[in-house]
Amino acid sequence: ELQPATITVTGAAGAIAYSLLFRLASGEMLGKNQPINLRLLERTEAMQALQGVVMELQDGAFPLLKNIVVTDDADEAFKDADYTFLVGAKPRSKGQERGDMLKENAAIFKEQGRSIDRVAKSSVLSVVVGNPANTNAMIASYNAPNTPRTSFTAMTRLDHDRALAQISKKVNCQVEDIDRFAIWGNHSSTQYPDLSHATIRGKWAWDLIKDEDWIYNKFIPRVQQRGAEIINARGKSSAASAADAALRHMRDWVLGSNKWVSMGVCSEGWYGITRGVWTSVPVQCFGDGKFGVIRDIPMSKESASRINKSIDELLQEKSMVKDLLPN
Ligand code: NAX
Repeated sequence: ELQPATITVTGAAGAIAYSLLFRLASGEMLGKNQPINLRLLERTEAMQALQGVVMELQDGAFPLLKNIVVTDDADEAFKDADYTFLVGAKPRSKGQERGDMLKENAAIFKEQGRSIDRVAKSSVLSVVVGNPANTNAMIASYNAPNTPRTSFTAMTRLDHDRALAQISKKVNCQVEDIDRFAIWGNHSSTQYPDLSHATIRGKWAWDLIKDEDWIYNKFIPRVQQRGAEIINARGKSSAASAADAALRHMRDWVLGSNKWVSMGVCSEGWYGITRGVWTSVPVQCFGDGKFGVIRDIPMSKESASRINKSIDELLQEKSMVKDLLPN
């Protein structure tokens, strides 16, 4: 029998975790033969609610779920972790300045980055879901000097999958038929959902869609604003779909993907994107946590200017949290 993989989930009493944990326990991330241990981190105030979630996990009698640790201590939560889902974050409170929200989150991710660096496996892979996801991933990584930069990614997979669903509806194709789609930039409304390279069953999607008005005035804004659209309809933010995206992000990262997927990763300067900010880019995952950014695709002026706008926002976020970045 395989040794259990250790998965840490933060914000474990929250809405996204409530979908995510049960799917992890049923083997949807690593497959039906891979046992897992869960280590769940929450704020002290939420420990009782988390106990309730643990009781439900027990009641699921999941054959693959070997052990559960519940804690409000980061070092205990990240101990020997193979994979971490950094979901817990502090939402902007009423009337709070965006800069203050960024700083509060930066403090959380600074502590967690340090802790991961200290106690997790050296091969640990971390996905940041909690917002502002890109900047939080940057903070965590900068505070984890012994962990490779490429081991911290920000989740833009929900944006990616939202876009695939809109495209498949528009051209009446299967989601699996679509490839070479990309989300660029920040996980925010400045993101750039980029259809310019996309193919549908090998044919150029732009030609099949033949509707620039739809692309620029419906598709792009809809994907950018989809989070708000869900909140307006549901009265709560996306949770089950976010959990699904987090699971796919990790599964593809660990097991590989033959198509393009979008992930927020540390820029090495490709396409003129400033180094050192975590930007969404198209990548291919080769398995075992290895991935390659899709390089040298032609970039139109239109695409470049949309990407730059989102990178400007990331640089602004970075400047707001600069005190929490080590030199
Ligand atoms: P909830 O408020 O339901 O849950 C968050 C949980 O995190 C709470 O239980 C809270 O106690 C906990 N928490 C806060 N600070 C913590 C800390 N320092 N350590 C451990 N736990 C901590 O939010 P939920 O709906 O689950 O969303 C979680 C995060 O995901 C939010 O930041 C949200 O904005 C973000 N999202 C990101 C998405 C993405 O695509 N990247 C999409 C969905 C979602 O909006």
